[in-house]
Amino acid sequence: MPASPKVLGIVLAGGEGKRLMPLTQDRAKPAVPFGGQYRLIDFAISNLINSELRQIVVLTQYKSHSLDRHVSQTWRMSALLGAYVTSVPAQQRLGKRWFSGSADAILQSLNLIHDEKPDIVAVIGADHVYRMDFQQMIEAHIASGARASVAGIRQPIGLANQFGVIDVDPTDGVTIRDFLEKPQNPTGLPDSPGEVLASMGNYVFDTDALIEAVEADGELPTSNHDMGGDIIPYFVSRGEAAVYDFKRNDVPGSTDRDRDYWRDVGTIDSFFDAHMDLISALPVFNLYNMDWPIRSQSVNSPPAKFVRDGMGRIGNAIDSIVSLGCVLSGTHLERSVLGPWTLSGGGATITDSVLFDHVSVGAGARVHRAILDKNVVIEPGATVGVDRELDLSRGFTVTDSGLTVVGKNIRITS
Ligand code: ADQ
Repeated sequence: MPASPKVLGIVLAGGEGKRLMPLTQDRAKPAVPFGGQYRLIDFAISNLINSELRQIVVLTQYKSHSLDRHVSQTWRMSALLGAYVTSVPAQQRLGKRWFSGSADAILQSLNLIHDEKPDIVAVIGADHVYRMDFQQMIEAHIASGARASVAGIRQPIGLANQFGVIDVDPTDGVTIRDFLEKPQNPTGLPDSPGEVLASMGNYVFDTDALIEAVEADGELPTSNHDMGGDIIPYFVSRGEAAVYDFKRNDVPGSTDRDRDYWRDVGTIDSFFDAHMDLISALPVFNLYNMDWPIRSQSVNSPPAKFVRDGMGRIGNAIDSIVSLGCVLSGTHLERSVLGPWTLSGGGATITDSVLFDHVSVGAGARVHRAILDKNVVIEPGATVGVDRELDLSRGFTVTDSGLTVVGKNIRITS
């Protein structure tokens, strides 16, 4: 391995995100808006760029239009310096079929690896909220001598069926001796039975090892062609996989509160909770760490404005994020995150909610514990998230925890 290895970043962004419906009705999960002005994929790409990676491909498939547009508009790099972030849709290069799994996505995109000839390939997921310095993982990967490394983080054992669960050989503390993808009956950690070591879905490979593994996997008719389910177990069975402990990752500017922050936002509840992590005065996850900026499309809009309405009611916001272009007239906003261009009328209240862009909240309307997708219109006096039965009767998704989710372009009447 050369002293400064050449690294290609591959972002797996083809996931369907069924559990985030209706937010994934028209867009891939990595394109779902997050935190007012971001898309989920901005966390993965910002982390790679901040880690000094300059050649990045984003593999897309499912409803990829808004994702492709976001990547191409937001992440334009200087071709002069050989830098690129390119979104690559499924191209049926190996026959008339779409990607049958994340490993198949890589197999069908091997031409990108052959073109770039990297020493190392970092393969990462596209739908998590976190900060991570991948150079530190790459250094640990090289030092371990393993051909594949998997980033791991402790998670409650109750969530083990959503993750790949890593069992580390105690003799060296690094080699993965067993890896179970989404186990139903996991064993807890020896020093903490209520937790497992979960795969974050972020991997570092020696290039030849990755090519060898996905090609071998492509020949197996019984394989699901999944990175977590098939490729990592392939390396584990050969004793060639190491764990990278995310706890060791030290990102500049992190606080004690958010150093180990990592959230899988695959469900409506976890998506909502991650928003709530952003908004307190001492946030659980600090978006304002400019030593490791999370970047996104710059919104060319006027600033947010808070005004009295005609009846003298004050427009105000507390414990909230308000994006550019919003105008809150006589509206009380609390514990909420607003995307660009929310317009809200006198006497309205918006509490404990997440609104995407261009939502309109009429005078006197009430929004509580709701997630509203773009272009939703709440007519004057209407409510959403207040009456569970009413919301269900309107055909909205209501989670067990009582969050109402309203899909794009819907008009809510009183
Ligand atoms: P999941 O997230 O359930 O578990 P998957 O659905 O394959 O696995 O998604 C992983 C990433 O690949 C996502 O970013 C997704 O968008 C993308 N992806 C899925 N199918 C794809 C395809 N056909 N083409 C391109 N991209 C695709 C994974 C691992 C677990 C790990 C969790 C961590 O399998 O071991 O614990 O991530 O959240």
